[in-house]
Amino acid sequence: MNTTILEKIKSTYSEEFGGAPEIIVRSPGRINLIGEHTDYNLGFVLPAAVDKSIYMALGKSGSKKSRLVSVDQDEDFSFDISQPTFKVEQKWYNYVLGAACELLSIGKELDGFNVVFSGDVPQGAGMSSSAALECGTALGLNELFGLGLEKEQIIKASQKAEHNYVGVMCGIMDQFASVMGKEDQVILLDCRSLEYNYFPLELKEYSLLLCNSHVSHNLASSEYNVRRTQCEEGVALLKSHYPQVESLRDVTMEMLQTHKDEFDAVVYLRCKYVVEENERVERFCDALKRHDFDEVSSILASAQDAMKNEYEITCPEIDFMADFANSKEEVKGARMMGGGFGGCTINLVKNEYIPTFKEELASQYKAKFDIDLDFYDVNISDGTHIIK
Ligand code: GAF
Repeated sequence: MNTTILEKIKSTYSEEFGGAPEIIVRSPGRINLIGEHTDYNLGFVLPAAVDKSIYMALGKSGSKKSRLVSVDQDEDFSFDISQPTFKVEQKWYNYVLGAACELLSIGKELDGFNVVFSGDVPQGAGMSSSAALECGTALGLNELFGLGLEKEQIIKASQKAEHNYVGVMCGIMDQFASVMGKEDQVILLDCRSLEYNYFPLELKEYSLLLCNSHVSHNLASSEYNVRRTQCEEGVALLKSHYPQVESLRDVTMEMLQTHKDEFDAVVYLRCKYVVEENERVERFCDALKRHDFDEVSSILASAQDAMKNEYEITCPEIDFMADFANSKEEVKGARMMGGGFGGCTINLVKNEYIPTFKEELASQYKAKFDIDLDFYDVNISDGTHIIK
């Protein structure tokens, strides 16, 4: 719990709106151990919520007017809840406005509300600060107005906010992990059925470490949507041969190889990546349960390689960091995490090697790109919840 942020949003709320907020929500970012871009292909992912979170103070406004205050951006945004107007854009207020509008669109009644929020989820780091904000809004409004929503409705409304108000056609992983996170447990999620299992992360003498490249490319969201479209193109082609195929989840390497010549070369590579990434999730879970860290290491390195060469969602800075990590005996695998084109790598590093790893990587990265790296320890935490 970040008490400094908590105190800041409470004091800003009373300065802006008078009195104390009615509700305070903590909504976490997430990590993902393996399974990138498999969620919208209805495959498998292995995320967990972390202790880095968005904190939101909410209260009813007593009218139809609503006002949102972002402490970190030092900006505010007002709208009328009976006539919300917006432009699809990646502006912070669209995550909040979008979640509210998605609740309206499923027939929930909202009155005007005030929000002050701040957080410590690094933005553009692939840790899903946007899902944290959407889920925090949906859960906070559910509590504020007694909407009686199930967790699954909160997750789906938050995902739709991202589609319809931000313009990123994301899968369900980030919102699911943010809401369903559980302390010290990772979540193996089937993105088609939404069935899930928690299991404890037993890493023995290793720890997860995130390295923030501080690179965040503008093309990330447009390229994300392009990847999704390419996967859909692959599914359409295969469906003409195998009517049972509804998503890349239903596709095997054998099917792909049989029809390779009919594919556009790039679409083929994208589909191959997704089919193999789904297999990697399964193998990774087995290896983790057996504490076979050499196998974990080779799966993470091959996932990185495939994101670089087949899905083409990495960038030179990320490749440099992952190559550095994957060349070290004491590192049991490293790969880019999240949507791509920058953000963090996730690394499994031997505890006693962590200080040297940080020092060497930071100095080589600085020398090559003139950027200061940030490192985050991973503390797996509970999902979105009301603090007050
Ligand atoms: C982003 C998306 F929001 C997720 O749905 C997921 O596709 C991820 O990229 C890649 O695995 O975080």
